[in-house]
Formats: sequence, structure tokens, C-alpha cells
Amino acid sequence: MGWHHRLFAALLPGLAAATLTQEQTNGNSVLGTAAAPYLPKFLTNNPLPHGYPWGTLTANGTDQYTTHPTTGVIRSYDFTISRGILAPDGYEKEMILINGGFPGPLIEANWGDTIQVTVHNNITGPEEGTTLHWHGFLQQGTPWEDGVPAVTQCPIAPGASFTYQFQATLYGTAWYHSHYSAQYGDGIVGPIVVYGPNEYPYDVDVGPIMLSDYYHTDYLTILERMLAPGGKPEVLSDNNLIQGKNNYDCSLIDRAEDHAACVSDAPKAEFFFEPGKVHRLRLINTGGEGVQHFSIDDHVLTVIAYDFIPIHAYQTKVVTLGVGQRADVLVTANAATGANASSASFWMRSNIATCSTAKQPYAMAAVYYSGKSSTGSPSAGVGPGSPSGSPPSTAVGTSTMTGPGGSGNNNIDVGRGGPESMPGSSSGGMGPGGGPGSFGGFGSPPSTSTHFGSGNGNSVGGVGNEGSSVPATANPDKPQTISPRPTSQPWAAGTFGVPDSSSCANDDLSLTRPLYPIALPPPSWTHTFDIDVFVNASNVTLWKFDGVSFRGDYNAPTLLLASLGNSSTADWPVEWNGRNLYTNTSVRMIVNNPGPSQHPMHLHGSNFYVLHEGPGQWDGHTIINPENPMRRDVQLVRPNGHLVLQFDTNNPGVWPFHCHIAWHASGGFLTQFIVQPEKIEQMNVPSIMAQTCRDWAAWTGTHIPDQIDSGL
Ligand SMILES: *[C@@H]1O[C@H](CO)[C@@H](O)[C@H](O)[C@H]1NC(C)=O
Ligand SMILES: *[C@@H]1O[C@H](CO)[C@@H](O)[C@H](O)[C@H]1NC(C)=O
Ligand SMILES: *[C@@H]1O[C@H](CO)[C@@H](O)[C@H](O)[C@H]1NC(C)=O
Ligand SMILES: *[C@@H]1O[C@H](CO)[C@@H](O)[C@H](O)[C@H]1NC(C)=O
Ligand SMILES: *[C@@H]1O[C@H](CO)[C@@H](O)[C@H](O)[C@H]1NC(C)=O
Ligand SMILES: *[C@@H]1O[C@H](CO)[C@@H](O)[C@H](O)[C@H]1NC(C)=O
Ligand SMILES: *[C@@H]1O[C@H](CO)[C@@H](O)[C@H](O)[C@H]1NC(C)=O
Ligand SMILES: [Cu+2]
Repeated sequence: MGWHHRLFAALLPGLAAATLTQEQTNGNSVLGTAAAPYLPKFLTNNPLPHGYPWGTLTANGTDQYTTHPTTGVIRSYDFTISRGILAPDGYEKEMILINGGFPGPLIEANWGDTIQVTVHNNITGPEEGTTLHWHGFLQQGTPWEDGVPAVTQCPIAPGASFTYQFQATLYGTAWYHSHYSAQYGDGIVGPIVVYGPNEYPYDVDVGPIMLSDYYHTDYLTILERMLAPGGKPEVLSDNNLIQGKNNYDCSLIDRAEDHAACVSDAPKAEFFFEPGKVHRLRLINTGGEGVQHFSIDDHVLTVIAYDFIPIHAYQTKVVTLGVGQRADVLVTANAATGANASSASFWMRSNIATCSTAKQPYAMAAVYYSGKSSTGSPSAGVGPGSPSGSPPSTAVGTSTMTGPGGSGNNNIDVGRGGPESMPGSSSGGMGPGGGPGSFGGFGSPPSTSTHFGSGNGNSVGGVGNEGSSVPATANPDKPQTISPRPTSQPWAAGTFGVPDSSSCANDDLSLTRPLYPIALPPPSWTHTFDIDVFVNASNVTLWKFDGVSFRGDYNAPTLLLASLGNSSTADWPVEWNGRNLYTNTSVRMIVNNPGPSQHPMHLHGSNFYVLHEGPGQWDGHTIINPENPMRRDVQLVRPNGHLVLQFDTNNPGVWPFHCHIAWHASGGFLTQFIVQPEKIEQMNVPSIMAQTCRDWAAWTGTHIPDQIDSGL
């Protein structure tokens, strides 16, 4: 692999930081650069009844759990998972990558489409199993597509492939990640956007913005230390990333122990706003542990959705996201106006909360008001310092499409031109905005662009681009120059300027109301789930949830057992921590957290209602907005606090309920529910599920499986 070796060469001492290329920091990903396209309102290469893929369905008039479009359109993606070396923050790390990029490719679909992803396990040196989980997708009728080893499938064996296929019955912003051990900490993560109806208009969809704590040590070494006798259950992250990018002060490295190549001052992510326009940002916490406080200097955020739930919009300066949580926010680029607006720039900040365990909690990215031209490049960035680049490179999983405009070779590198070109330069400036008028100024012929961001070579007719910018081509070999940095100040005094109550709670539940109201039904069963840390007989510190420390068996996925009629949890090993919910209709879960850590509680297969959250114990009766409680798929339980959730057991399957902190799940913080066991027995489980287990059994027959943790 050429890029692999070039990275070593580029990181030799003596080279300036600004010579790190995008390929060296993020491989085939162009997210967080000028080459990342704005997203469309929806994909258009499909039937458009009444002008929309979803016809006349609306956000506030549709119960998404009973009603969704079925388009018949399949969005196909091809993912190869391999080891590779990147330096996302300038520190060289052996990672596990999808199609050679970190973050992984963006998956796009319309509401009601079917998403199909073929995963090739090419993890070698050493080999490992893997699975991909599609966070937030309900998997109604397809519980075996949920991608959880030991629960819904056997791991995909090294050298084997597995094709996931499921319908997008909800819409909004989500992500995918490996659910095999804490493997996603090494890079197997990516964003998902499902276009759907929206009550709050916006002009520009900036797309997914992934916020994640980041660990310089590979996940297996972290787990080995954590699960060693006398090990500590809390793991400190080394850095914080926006869109897989940030810089790192390499002088912090203890060179007595750590000889990794490192370049300080690696490039931060860049985003482009159009002055005066309303932008949609799709924030996702894809981290391992850290709670993120997200803000943009001088800009108020309007939250329009949490997780997959459109809500009544409310305004805030700071959005709080635990691991796995998402927020769709609207931002008006109105903090600078007039003739100078197109040269304005601001810091985007994401700070890991003080209750999390971070060595370097501050992530920053630049927001430029230069906008992007229709070539996907910042309109002010065209000019000096943009030498002609090499021909567009191709990569597995990319798609090629012809766009309405472009500027030949010049557009290959625009946006990362010399510092003199942006912001603040009028040379080549296209003025504010990125409408058709701005690219017309180039008078250039149509050109072909390689669209890394979609990672999609197989979708029906390619990815539609109506209403979106045509992406520019990234030149991965070109050094990333550091654009002039914003000088804006954070919203308020305090830790790095952004208020941090240290409660690690999500925003007040009374503020967040779903657009489509569903009243809380009476529970058929209520149970208290205690969180506990304990030291086992080997002096290893582990978590207990509901009295048990979970450990799964990769060779015996519980869903497949249940489909064969084996759903009496009395027959199962206690460490599987299974609960059969029989004929329950709605289950209330009181989560008590007596410790000093926050826990982002995630349920598969359902959106739960969030009834109450706070310090200490629940009073046993107070419910926030019982006529329309907030619904989510992840909710934080604060340190020394409680969380009361409830979910309707109407989706047959075996569904984990766990802390989304990778290290806590690895330490056993997980329970699983068998929902509607008699319906599971009636389902026709595809025979590929059994074949995947045979392949895994064959591989483990000749390799010693290295399951040092709970497996999830
Ligand atoms: C949905 O919102 C629109 C305004 O955006 C309103 O006209 C309509 O009545 C609402 N529908 C429902 C079912 O609330
Ligand atoms: C599989 O991984 C190896 C080693 O990382 C790499 O050289 C090879 O290109 C990968 N194959 C594919 C198809 O990505
Ligand atoms: C268990 O680990 C702790 C460190 O957390 C250590 O102090 C103690 O001596 C160990 N106990 C045994 C029996 O090994
Ligand atoms: C625009 O920028 C110039 C140069 O920095 C400055 O002198 C001028 O006052 C600015 N104009 C406005 C309206 O902010
Ligand atoms: C303690 O936990 C570790 C990690 O799960 C496990 O390997 C070990 O067998 C456990 N010890 C006992 C005595 O159960
Ligand atoms: C159900 O599966 C468990 C775990 O594999 C096994 O021990 C048990 O014997 C099975 N029960 C039946 C009735 O097959
Ligand atoms: C609900 O599930 C709990 C936990 O397994 C069980 O004890 C209870 O009997 C179930 N209730 C119904 C109505 O099935
Ligand atoms: Cu946790």
C-alpha cells in the first residue's frame, strides 16, 4: 500500500507540520475538508410521488413506528475492513479502517429505502472477527441484521464477507460502528444520513459532524490493561476530534515509553458556511467514553432532532451529547454581515465534559463564511497557492458522477490553497453564497468529480445531487495547509469558555418534546436495574448491570438460539444476562447509578420514552411530559443519579440494553431482552446466519479466539 509507506516517509523528523497530507491523517476520507460535499435535501434518483420520496408523509403527522414509506430502492455499499496506519491528530497509530479512511464512508438513503452493505473482513496481521452495528435502526422484521456478535450473529470470520440489508424506517442522523469488543475505538466508525420530512426549513446541509474522544493506544492493549488484575475501570482518552481531525502536542508524549512518530499541529477540520443562510449540522458522538459539549462561537444553535426523533425546535448555545447520541441543529450564519461577511471565520468547539476521563478534552474546527461554490470548494479559496494537482485518485467504494460545473484542475485543490487565499482574500473570491450564480463566474465546462464522501459505487443510479453542491475532488497527496485561524471567543467564561455544569446530564427533558406526540402507555412490568462495579476473584475490576456482569459467547448468538425455541433464560449461562419479556407490552426500566461516572444508556430495537432523569433516586412518580415524553435511543444517566425509561415491546428480537461507553460494555455492562419469543420462533432466519457461524467456528477451530472482554 503506497500511502502506508509514504506516511512513514512524511513523518520523518525535520518535516514541518503543514506537510501532513489528508491521506496521511485520514486516508480516503475527505470529511472535514473543502472536498466534503454539502448534502442534498433528499436523493432524487428514485420515485418522487407528490415530489418527495416519502410522498405526503410529514414529520409531525406520522407515527414512525407504525407508518413509513417503502420505496423499493436499495442503496448498496461495499466496505472492506483492513488494518492501516494513519495519523488523524498527527500521532501515528495502527488503525482498523473501512475502505482505507477514517472516519468511514457516509451512508445516504431516503426514508423507506433499503440499505445494503457488504462487509469484507480483511483484518490481518493479526486476524480478528468483526461485525457492523447500525446504530438507531429498529430492524423491524430483520433482528439478525443488527450486527451484535454473541446476540444477533456470529462474528464475520477473517477472509469472509457478510451482506447486511435493512430498511430505514426512521430518518435523520445516525452512525455505524463495529460492535465486536471495543474494536470501533481503532477506527471502524462512520456516519449515516437518512433524508426525511422536516418542519424547519434550512438552506444548506453541512452533513454529519462526528465528535469523538480519541485514544492513541490500540483498543486491545487498552482492554488488556483495564482487565489485568489490579487494573482500573476508567480509561483516559488522549485527544478529542471533530470529523476525525485535531492536532496534538507531541511534546506530551513520554518518549521513554512511546516511540510513535508524531507531528504537532496537524490540521483541524474545516467547515464552510454561506453568509446569511441557514445551515443544518448533523452532530454525532462517535467516541468511546467522553460526553461532548458542542458550540460555535457567536452562533446560537436550534436543535430540531435528537437521535432519530424530530422535536419541537429549541435554542441553545451548547449541545450535550453522550456517546451514541445525535443532534440535528440549525445555525444561521449571521454573526458577520456586510461586505466583510465572506471573510469571517469562527471556532467550532467540542469540549469533553469534566465528568469524563480525558487528558486533552478540547476539540476545535474552523468555520469559514466563505461558503462553497457549486464545485464544492470554498468560493474564496480559489486563487494563488492552489497548484494543479494530480489526477483524481480512486478508492474502493467511491462513486463517480458528472456535475454541472467545475473548473478543471483548479478545483482539485481549492479550499486548501495557501493561507493568503482564505479567508479574507478577494482574489478569486466568488462572493458569498454558493448558488448557481457563483460557479457561473468560472465559465467552465462540465467536469467529472470523484465523490469520496458517499463511498457509494453501487446505489441505484448513483447518489442524487439535486439541491446539493457537486463535490470537488480531494488531492490526497497535497500537503494540507493551515488556513488562517479564527480569532473568535467562546460563548462564556469557564472551562474553555463553554459552560460545564459537571452534571453530565442531557438537556432538561421539559425542553425536548417530539414533534409527533405519543402518550406514555401504562407499563406491564417495572424493574430496577442497578449499576455496580466489583472486583472478581482474579482481582479484575468489572461492571455489573442488573446484578450480572455480562459475557457473551461468539459461537452461540442468543437470537439464533431463540429462533430455535431456546429462549428460557434459565437454560442460558447466567453471564449472558438475558431476560425473556414474554407477553409484556411495555417495560419500565429504572436505572440507578450510585457511582461517579456517567453512562450513556443505549437500547437496541426500540426508541425508549425518557420519563425522568436527575440526581439521587427517582421519587417513584414524577414523569416529564407524560402526554408526549421525549423518545431516544441513548440517554445519559448522570453520576450519582437515576434515569427512568420505558419501551413498548412490539419489535420481536433479542435486543441489548447497555452502556455505550466502549470500556464499560467490555467490562460487562450489558443486559439483553428477548422480546416476543413466540414471534421470533416464527421468523424465517436467513441461512446465511448459520453459515456465518459455521465460518466462524471453522476459523476458531484453527485460531485461539482472543476474547479477553465481554465480547461487546
Ligand atoms: C404540522 O405542522 C404544520 C406546520 O408546519 C401544521 O400546519 C400542521 O397542522 C401540523 N400537523 C400536525 C398533525 O400537527
Ligand atoms: C487487505 O489488507 C491488506 C493489509 O492491510 C492490504 O494490503 C490490502 O490492500 C487489503 N485488501 C483490500 C481489498 O483492501
Ligand atoms: C488487587 O489489585 C490492587 C490494585 O487495585 C492491589 O492493591 C491488590 O494488592 C491486589 N490484590 C491481590 C490479592 O492481588
Ligand atoms: C471590513 O474590513 C476592513 C479591513 O479589516 C475594515 O477596515 C472595515 O472596517 C471592515 N468593514 C466592516 C463593515 O466591518
Ligand atoms: C475475572 O474477570 C476476567 C475478565 O473477564 C476473567 O478473565 C477471569 O476469568 C475472571 N476471574 C474469575 C475468577 O472469574
Ligand atoms: C439452550 O442453549 C443453551 C446454551 O447453548 C444450552 O446450554 C441449553 O442446553 C439449550 N437448551 C435447550 C433446551 O436446548
Ligand atoms: C414481563 O417480563 C418479566 C421479566 O421476565 C416477567 O417476570 C413477567 O412475567 C413478564 N410479564 C408478562 C405479562 O409477560
Ligand atoms: Cu458506562
